[in-house]
Amino acid sequence: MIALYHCVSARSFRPLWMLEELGAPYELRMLPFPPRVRERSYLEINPLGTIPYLIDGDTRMTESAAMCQYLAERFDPDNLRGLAVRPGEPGFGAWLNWLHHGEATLTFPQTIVLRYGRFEPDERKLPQAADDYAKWFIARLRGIDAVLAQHEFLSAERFTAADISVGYALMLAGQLDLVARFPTNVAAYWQRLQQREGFRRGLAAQRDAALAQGVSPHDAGID
Ligand SMILES: N[C@@H](CCC(=O)N[C@@H](CS)C(=O)NCC(=O)O)C(=O)O
Repeated sequence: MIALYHCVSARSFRPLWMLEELGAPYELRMLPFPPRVRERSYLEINPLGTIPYLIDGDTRMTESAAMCQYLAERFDPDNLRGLAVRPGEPGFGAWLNWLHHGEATLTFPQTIVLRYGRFEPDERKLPQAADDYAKWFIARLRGIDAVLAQHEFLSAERFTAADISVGYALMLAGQLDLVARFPTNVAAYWQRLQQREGFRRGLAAQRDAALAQGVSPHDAGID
């Protein structure tokens, strides 16, 4: 069975949401945030100390967007649920683009906001960096806003793993109080994504696993 190491509402929510959309079996192993500091033994499992970490037989993965692609192939090789977009489909390039955009372009600036706006001790906080990268993140939403002005989802006219990748970046923005600054189409899209059963099951799964495993079920303020 897949084992997924997870902290509440961390990037590991991407593969968790994916597993729920696929209806795949998995074991959720909860860690306090940040595990590198609060669960030192985790470094023996994942030398990076980061979340997510996915184990499937001999497979070991540390990248949340890649995990979404992997899980689609692993549990739905015929793509019956449509969470992947295949090379022969017109939306293939767009799918890969937005799948990676969610992490590489949208989540990255938010980690600077978190670190230099919240996590560092006061003497190391950098309000200007936090404000500038919050603006940087909001400005980068223009790309998906333009697509969402014409389409319900980001690629192939259906909900896919790309929406999970970008959707998680929007979820993280909620922890940073940035949702009120979303452009109109992004705001409506984020409302739609939160209605999905798979998203809601992911939230319930992390809360239940956190309570069962003695970890706080509240958002840790993730970096
Ligand atoms: N690119 C990786 C980033 C993984 C990552 O940096 N995760 C954060 C949590 S969301 C983390 O583990 N931070 C704690 C640390 O760096 O110690 C991914 O998409 O999974």
